Amino acid sequence: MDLNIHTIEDYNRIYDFSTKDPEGFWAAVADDYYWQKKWDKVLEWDFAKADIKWFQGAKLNITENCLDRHLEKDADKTAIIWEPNDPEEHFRKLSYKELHFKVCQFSHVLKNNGVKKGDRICLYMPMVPELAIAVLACARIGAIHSVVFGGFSAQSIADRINDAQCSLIITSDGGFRGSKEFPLKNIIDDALVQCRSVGKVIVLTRSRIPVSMIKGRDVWWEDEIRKVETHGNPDFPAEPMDAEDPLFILYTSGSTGKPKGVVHTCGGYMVYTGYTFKTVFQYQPNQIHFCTADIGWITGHSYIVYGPLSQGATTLMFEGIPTWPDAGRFWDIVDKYKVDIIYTAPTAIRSLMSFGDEPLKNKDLSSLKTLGSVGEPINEEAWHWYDQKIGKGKCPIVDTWWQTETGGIMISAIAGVTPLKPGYASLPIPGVQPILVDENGMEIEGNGVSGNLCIKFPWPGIIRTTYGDHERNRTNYFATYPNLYFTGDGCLRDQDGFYKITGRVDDVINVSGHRIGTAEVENAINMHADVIESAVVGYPHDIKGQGIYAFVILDVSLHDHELTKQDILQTVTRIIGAIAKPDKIQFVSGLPKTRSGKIMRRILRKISEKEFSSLGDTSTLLDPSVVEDIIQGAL
Ligand code: 7RM
Repeated sequence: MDLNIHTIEDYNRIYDFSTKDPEGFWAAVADDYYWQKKWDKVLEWDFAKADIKWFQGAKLNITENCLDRHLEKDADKTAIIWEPNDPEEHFRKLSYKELHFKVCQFSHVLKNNGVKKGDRICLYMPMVPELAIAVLACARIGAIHSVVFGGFSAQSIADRINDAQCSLIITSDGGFRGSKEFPLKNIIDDALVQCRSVGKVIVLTRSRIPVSMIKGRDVWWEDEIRKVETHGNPDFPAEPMDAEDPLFILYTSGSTGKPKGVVHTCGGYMVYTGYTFKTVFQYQPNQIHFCTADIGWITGHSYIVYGPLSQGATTLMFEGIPTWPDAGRFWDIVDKYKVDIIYTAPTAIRSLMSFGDEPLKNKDLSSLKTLGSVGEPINEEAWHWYDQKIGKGKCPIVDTWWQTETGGIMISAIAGVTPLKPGYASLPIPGVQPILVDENGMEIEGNGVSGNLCIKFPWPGIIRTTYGDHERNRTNYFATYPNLYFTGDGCLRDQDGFYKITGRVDDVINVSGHRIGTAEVENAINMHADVIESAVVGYPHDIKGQGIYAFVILDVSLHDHELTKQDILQTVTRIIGAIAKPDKIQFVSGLPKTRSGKIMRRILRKISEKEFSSLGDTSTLLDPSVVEDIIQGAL
């Protein structure tokens, strides 16, 4: 069966096959990988129990697919191009051979430091090649990596380390992003005060700021490498993994106060990320793929590291930010390396758009073939700017909808194949079966309809569990609607059957493509000494997509209110990280609550959007007069 898609007819035919014979379809996709032992059974599933198993009985190691199998033909091909934060600093290129060597070396380092299959390892690192090397070395030895984004606070790191009981941390002294320097190791030291499971910290040299190195616990990356350099044979045999052994944990926010450790497993995740990378972007050998995400998020895991490397592609890793030293940075990078595919977020596009045409002067951009978007709905204005100014009207835009929990892209145009509609993720890729349901879980059939987006059949990249709490996985994703995976997103299916994601229908805010739970932010705000209670909602924000709006009740306080706001922001930064700082704080005397004590966020959302005239029914409120007060304060 030829699974290549060149035309929309191919797409239709393969899509049909994938729904009529899902197991046959995925077996054919999986056949493209190197398995130490093939599976006995393609799929076993029970959504009611949230039990899903792909490729049972198979043995593999994902790094053999990302590294070893390319050595025969592509040893000297560039695997990773690294562009530093500072354009004056020298870039780096690692061939597949070099990357393989370094991953094996670092696998030895992990082993020497006591790491065994199944151990949890926390990575808190800047966007340098060593982060990808560390990720792959964990996978090679069979340890479960938990990458924590460099923007999270010590408290957030501690929570994640403790939840997963990590035994070892990999970090760096510091890191650079734009004009800022981050003291990563110092933040780790603060976190570790609360973490008893951690026995070792490996510290990479990056900015060489002063750090405390504790005897018996902290070791330098470079010293550890030197110890294994004397080994004659650097090869490190890849640990044979069961298809359903965990590959990694990645924490993501939900509607409760506590982030969930989303668990992906070796076989299914490998098959799914490689397949979607190749299919959606229509990746061609020798293309340069530039995903601008951070490896601390799922997009970086799937489309900087695992997807591209399993396909033998050249993946570009960028340490910095789009606006430094100026807002032409992405385009300089595209020209410097002749990038073919750029994959970025609407928030970055809107931000760059706001600088006008000046940063685009003298940029060539003619190497670009495909543009990608991910993380949040893309508004039409940003879509057209991306299309015209960056793609010069000749590059397909793939607006890719997916989630941390789905492992890889689910609904997206296939580059050059699917007709494009601005603002539409468009059609499910073969193997993905979306349906829309109403509040009661009844399927909404036909076209020109809206509802809650669910998926009715498993795919290999689906979440397997939430770490340490399988029941939470079941209730979160599989219990809202029986026998369906619920995404938490609202969605429209138009007259042509094209899907447009309209945003979260739960208490999750999407700030610059990053998920933040309202409950998490509320918990952090409530820790401030002067705060009695708070309610947080998302509101439309020109650049970030959504901003964070906090309604806060203060204790009768003699303190300066402006300073108290600053203190609250500092508290949130300490507890979660700067990414969760509210954009607006409004002090209120009361919150709109029902008689059962539930905050009616619907009303607060309307107020945050300044839609005061359409607040809906407020008669069920315990004290409807608070609404008028809040409106006055918001004016
Ligand atoms: C990949 C990623 C997931 C949430 C998801 C949506 C939103 C992501 C799009 C999108 C509209 C898109 N994982 N989302 N992609 N909304 N169009 N193309 O972002 O776990 O961090 O977020 O992001 O609400 O549920 S994530």
